[in-house]
Amino acid sequence: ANLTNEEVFQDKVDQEIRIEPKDWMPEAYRQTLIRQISQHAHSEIIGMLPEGNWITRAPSLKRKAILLAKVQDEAGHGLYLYSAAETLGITRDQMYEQLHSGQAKYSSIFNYPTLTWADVGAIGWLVDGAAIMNQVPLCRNSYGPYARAMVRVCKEESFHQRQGFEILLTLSRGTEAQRNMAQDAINRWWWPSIMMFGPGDEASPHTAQSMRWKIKRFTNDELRQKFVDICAEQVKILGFTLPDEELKWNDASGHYDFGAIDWTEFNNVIRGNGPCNKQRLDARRKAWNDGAWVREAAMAHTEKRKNRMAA
Ligand code: FAQ
Repeated sequence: ANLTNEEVFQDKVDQEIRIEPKDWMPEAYRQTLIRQISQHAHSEIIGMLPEGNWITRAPSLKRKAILLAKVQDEAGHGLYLYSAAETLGITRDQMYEQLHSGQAKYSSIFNYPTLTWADVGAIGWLVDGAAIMNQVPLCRNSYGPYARAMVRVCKEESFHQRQGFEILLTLSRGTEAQRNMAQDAINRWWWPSIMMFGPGDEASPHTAQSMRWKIKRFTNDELRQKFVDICAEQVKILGFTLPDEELKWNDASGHYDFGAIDWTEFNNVIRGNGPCNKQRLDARRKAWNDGAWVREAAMAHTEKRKNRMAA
């Protein structure tokens, strides 16, 4: 039979054969991956800022060493992901340009402030917890370089999630002030965390096609529900509560019901109007501009060496 390129491609995807950089792929598949992987990379890099804010103020040497390691891991994740995106024919400079100009998105969650030490615990437990829920299935996505990068990312994220939970567990056994601080952090991070999964399925323009291409293995709402179910149980171990009066076990569905998400807030944040959007982008642009002399020096050094070799 005379199969079209597109049919051969979809057939491979259906048979769970990985697509590799040099294989034929539909242009829309390539663009979807560039969008998703670069947005993911930018999120890792911007995501270093809220927690980086607490490195110098961590409550002990041990906490500081752990947090430093975690934030460095996020830098590593950003770098693997940029490399994976580069295999699709976009350069790193183009991706940075899209981030710095505000054209590329990054996760909504990193536009919220980290007000107290307990926020570091809440981010680890909830934000890294949501990240893992979304990213474990990405280890099986159809594009080889992205799937392979996600394996290591997920191992590190699971350490991050545990360190966050352990911070909150320690605070839960502390003074009343410490317990209040932890509960307050959970109250502020809960709703933004469940927004991380993206719009509801009926409002998600990309999900159906990304499921057919096996870039996504579950829908946004499916992953969100799994996350709510797990957190509703874990919060009991901490002895805290989630800030949702409608959160309730539903015997018939076998899941927790939860209250309505404020999509107006979500849309505001992704349009650039969240509490810290400007601060986050300004910090990245400043880092890029301040690093210009390093890039120039590295280029000059390479150029000189090339000339020496040629001489
Ligand atoms: N924030 O049709 P869909 C981390 C956009 S974890 C901002 O559902 P899709 C680890 C979406 O881009 C966070 N924008 O789109 C860490 C699209 O807009 P576009 C990063 C969002 O792609 C932890 C529009 O809404 N993780 O960094 C968000 O099928 C702690 C329509 O949405 C990833 O990026 C949002 N929350 O599904 C680091 C995972 N949600 O592009 C430091 C990979 C949706 O058309 C500290 N990405 N949008 O202009 C994915 O799995 C998917 O891209 C989704 C969105 C699920 C995020």
